[in-house]
Amino acid sequence: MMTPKLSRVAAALVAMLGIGAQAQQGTAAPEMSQAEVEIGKKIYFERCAGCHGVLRKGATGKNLEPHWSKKAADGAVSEGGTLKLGTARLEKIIALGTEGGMVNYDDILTKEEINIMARYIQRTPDVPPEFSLKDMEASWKLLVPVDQRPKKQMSKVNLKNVFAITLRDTGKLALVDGDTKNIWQVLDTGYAVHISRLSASGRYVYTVGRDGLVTLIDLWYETPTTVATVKLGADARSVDTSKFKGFEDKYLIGGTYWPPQYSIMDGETLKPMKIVSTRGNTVDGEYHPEPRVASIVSSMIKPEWVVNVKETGQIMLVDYSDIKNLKTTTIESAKFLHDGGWDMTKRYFLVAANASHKIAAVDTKTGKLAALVDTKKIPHPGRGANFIHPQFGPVWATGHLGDAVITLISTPSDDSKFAKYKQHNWKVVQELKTGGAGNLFVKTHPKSGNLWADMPMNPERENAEAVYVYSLKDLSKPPVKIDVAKDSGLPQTKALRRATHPEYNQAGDEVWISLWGGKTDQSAIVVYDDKTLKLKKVITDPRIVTPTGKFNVWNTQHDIY
Ligand code: DHE
Repeated sequence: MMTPKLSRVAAALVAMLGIGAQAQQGTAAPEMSQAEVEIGKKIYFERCAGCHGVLRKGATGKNLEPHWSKKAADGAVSEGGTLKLGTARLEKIIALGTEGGMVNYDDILTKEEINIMARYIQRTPDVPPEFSLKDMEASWKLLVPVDQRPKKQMSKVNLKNVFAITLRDTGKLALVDGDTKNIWQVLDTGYAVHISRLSASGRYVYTVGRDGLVTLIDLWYETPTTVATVKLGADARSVDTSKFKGFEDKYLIGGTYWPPQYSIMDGETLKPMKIVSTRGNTVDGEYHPEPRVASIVSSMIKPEWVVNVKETGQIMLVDYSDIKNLKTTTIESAKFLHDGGWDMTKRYFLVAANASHKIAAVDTKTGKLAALVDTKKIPHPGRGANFIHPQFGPVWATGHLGDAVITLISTPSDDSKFAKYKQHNWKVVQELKTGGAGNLFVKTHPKSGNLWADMPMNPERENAEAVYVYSLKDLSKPPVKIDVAKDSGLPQTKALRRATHPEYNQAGDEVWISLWGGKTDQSAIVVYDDKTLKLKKVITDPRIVTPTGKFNVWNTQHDIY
């Protein structure tokens, strides 16, 4: 036991270091059994950490620490925290969601689970362990060495038109033949697998799960086969290969949410090579202990990756030409960086600083910030969409989670035929009206005259289960609304079946939409003819469970959107 004198010294030290509030408030959190804490921990990781952060400091979602205090620019101090809100209020927020964008969990979690979560988030956050290069090495499985893999493609499948489809809640990936629309293979991947990216060669699919597991799938086998896996950490969202000439697929980079770092691996075997921490200072000059790695993309014009660090608002250009002596350019933009894509020329990468309601554009040629564009609330581009606007020339489009618009931003081009549009560059030139907030993804294709937009996070069934199609020739025309759930022919279910992530086939004449139902409901992939907007095919199968992202090999390999 501490002596009274020692406890006074300790208390003074704790107060001086400013670390007392949470620990003391934490002891005031409601009682929980160990079993309940474990449930809370699991649900928090699976459902909440993505938006609120492992340390609960907030990003897209609010700060969920038991107690926080903030100093405004004018010196005014505000205080808050989950302890102040209390169990009853927190239960209500978790069950019903908020207007600020928090989704309702009353159809996902039971009443008991909601009560556990309301109590759990009043406790001091659990800090997961770090994950070192040694941990990565211990997790690495080279299932088939490179020299034992096929020397040529063994199947007759048109690989360029294969779709890698995330089956979110099963931890699996479906590989579907885009020509025949038959399921070619379903493979185990990480938990709630997030994105898939293609090797520069188009042969390998790299997939990353929310549990940090990277799976390397070889499409040259008779049926797609996993040839290597490795864990990056406890929580991850992004991967990409090295794509610059001379470095094609030599390396793979993966970004983690926890621990906050990025890892570099051998591109063909996933052998771990290097880990770099992203902990550091935000663009506002404050230290952040959990700056998570959001989107990553490989530049085509330099041996560099664009690494977007969420909480700090820093965009890092990581030069991979010398892994041992890594050079990084750190570009200040805005907090909290999330997803993004290339402009038409693939010189500028545009990324959403979503909670700042801005789009940051980085010039990968000069290694500088090209623009910071103010937009409506919570831009969420996916990778965005590029097309030639009839009045404003080349534009890049993003939808919004927090507003009923699609924003079109003018992007520069060296092509002399677009010189007359220069005055508009980096300005919002148009906002297309949508049927409500809650958009996640927009998509077009160079061969298409349409722009497709989903609205899966809209609370109304009629919007969440539908998509909107805009004609690029006449953007003054209202969009065509397509009821994807109805077209699927599947019976209506209690849970919403969210229509999400439009993805073109290789030819650019079909659009595939995921109809993302509950884990026990039948979901579907609904395919439309892009010209006529008529239903072409509904892919249903007991294996199609909770489909979300779809990645067409050719379009993903070449960043076509
Ligand atoms: Fe995503 C991309 C993070 C929730 C489907 N998502 C991304 C990227 C990031 C990210 C950082 C960009 C990766 C890249 O380009 O390198 N996503 C997050 C979250 O933090 C968040 C908000 C909460 C979480 O807990 O993960 C989240 N995402 C979701 C979903 O709930 C979605 C809709 C369904 C699912 O499968 O989980 C979802 N995210 C996607 C998809 C992409 C994506 C389909 C890739 C879009 C593309 O076209 O490239």
